[in-house]
Amino acid sequence: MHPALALIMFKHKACIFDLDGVIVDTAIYHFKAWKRLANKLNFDFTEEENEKLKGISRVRSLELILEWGGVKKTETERLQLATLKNDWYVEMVNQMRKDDTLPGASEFLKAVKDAGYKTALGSASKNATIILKKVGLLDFFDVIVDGNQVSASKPDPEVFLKGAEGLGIEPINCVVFEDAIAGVEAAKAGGMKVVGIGSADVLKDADLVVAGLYKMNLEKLEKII
Ligand code: B16
Ligand code: MG
Repeated sequence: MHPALALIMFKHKACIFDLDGVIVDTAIYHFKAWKRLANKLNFDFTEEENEKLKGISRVRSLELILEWGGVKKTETERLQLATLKNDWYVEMVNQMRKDDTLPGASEFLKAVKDAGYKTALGSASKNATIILKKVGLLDFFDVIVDGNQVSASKPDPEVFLKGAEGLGIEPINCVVFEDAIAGVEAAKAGGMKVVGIGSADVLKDADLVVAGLYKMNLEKLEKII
């Protein structure tokens, strides 16, 4: 397709990307930091349990972990523990380098921008901007919506609806890229199309599932939007 025609066709369509598990692999840092916190409180949790934390806010993640460990804490203590975990997490994130991204992420982002799609980030993380700066992708996004701007966590659609609103694009013309079940549910609840990143057995409600953005291309995108 001629680039000028593509720009006209796609300027009213948008791609909204989740961050952790789609653009970068920060799940491993979350796991290490939460595990360190649980160990400090004299318990442990499994990688299987950790899967349930994907896409879930920091506060809710801590509540779940404390439940698994059978530990009760006051609200003030919970706030201190969440801050401690975040300090450890940010220490690791600060080691990230330019291009420290998941395979195909930078290439696909560049391809959709060049084709004229609008782009937004829709992440539960309050550290999203720092991470995007570290890996050199901040300029690829027209709008950033993260954990600092939303009050309801995924599966509530708020994060994606704010992204669409910020871009001025109708939800029906947005495709969300998500690795978490809660995120796929959120996008669907917002009336958007969803590309699941991961396994089709897990992300059953997605319109299309690919193993990673390295498996995406503009033809596949155009087919679902
Ligand atoms: P933070 P996403 C989510 O990122 C993570 O998947 C989830 O594990 C984490 O608890 C949440 O961000 C909050 O992160 O502690 O940095 O605010 O997948 O929505 O990009
Ligand atoms: Mg995610």
